[in-house]
Amino acid sequence: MSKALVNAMVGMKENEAISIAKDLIEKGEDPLNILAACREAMDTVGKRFEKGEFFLPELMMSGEMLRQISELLKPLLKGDVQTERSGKVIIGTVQGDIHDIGKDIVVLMLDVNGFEVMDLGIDVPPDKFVDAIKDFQPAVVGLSGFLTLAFDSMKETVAAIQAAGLRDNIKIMIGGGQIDDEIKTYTTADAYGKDAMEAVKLTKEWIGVG
Ligand code: B12
Repeated sequence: MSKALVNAMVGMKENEAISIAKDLIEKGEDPLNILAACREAMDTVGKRFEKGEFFLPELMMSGEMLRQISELLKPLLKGDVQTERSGKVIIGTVQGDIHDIGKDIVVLMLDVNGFEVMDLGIDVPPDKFVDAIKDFQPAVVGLSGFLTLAFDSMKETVAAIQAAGLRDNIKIMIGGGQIDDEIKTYTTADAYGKDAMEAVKLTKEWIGVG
């Protein structure tokens, strides 16, 4: 774990953070370790925001740094992309929530692991998930969210999928910073995944590959 990268991000030193990330990439550091350092930095930024030490500009700046670093990492992760698609996944950030950095990492990891992914974007209402499921017919649906209010949106989305008669044919996974197994039970989703690798693992298990 690169402490220097964590410190630069928490210190809001954008140029320094990007150049450390580039250095790490050049030295052959595992891209997933670089992402782990970014996540640690985001957690610290979030805690300071909660304590009133940081404000919205810092949240935005940390998000921007992470986005730039993810862009740098994309080609490396894309290295082992498979050409044959092994199953369909729909994913989106649930209604009321616009946090999408984590979701985008999940989309990227599912993509490089050979799944066909439809990304519905942010602030996605339940009926948009339902319509997309009817059209795209995925085996797996992923709901992402970072806000506490996302818990209810996730529950409503699962309920809408059930009400549309689509629940039996799909597996639903949820994830995002504050999600855990308790929220999984609350929303009646099938599983909770703590990070993008876990999203891939769950999808592989459910689709029966790998
Ligand atoms: C960056 C950030 C923002 C950026 C978001 C930019 C963007 N495009 O996403 C901006 C500035 C826009 C923002 C806005 C707000 N934010 Co904000 N934000 C954050 C911050 C600092 C980091 C989030 C992040 O990107 N983390 C890094 C990613 C990589 O992690 P991740 O999302 O968890 O993703 C990983 C896993 O969770 C998992 N995963 C994610 N999705 C899924 C899905 C599935 C299916 C699976 C299996 C796995 C999975 O895989 C990912 C990769 O490994 C967090 C603090 C924190 N603790 O992290 C606060 C935080 C989430 N924000 C918070 C708040 C309050 C807000 C605002 C309400 C602030 C305001 N007053 O306006 C608004 C909300 C707007 C809205 N309606 O959504 C609070 C939420 C508190 C709460 N209890 O609800 C937090 C926790 C900060 C805090 N501690 O107070 N924010």
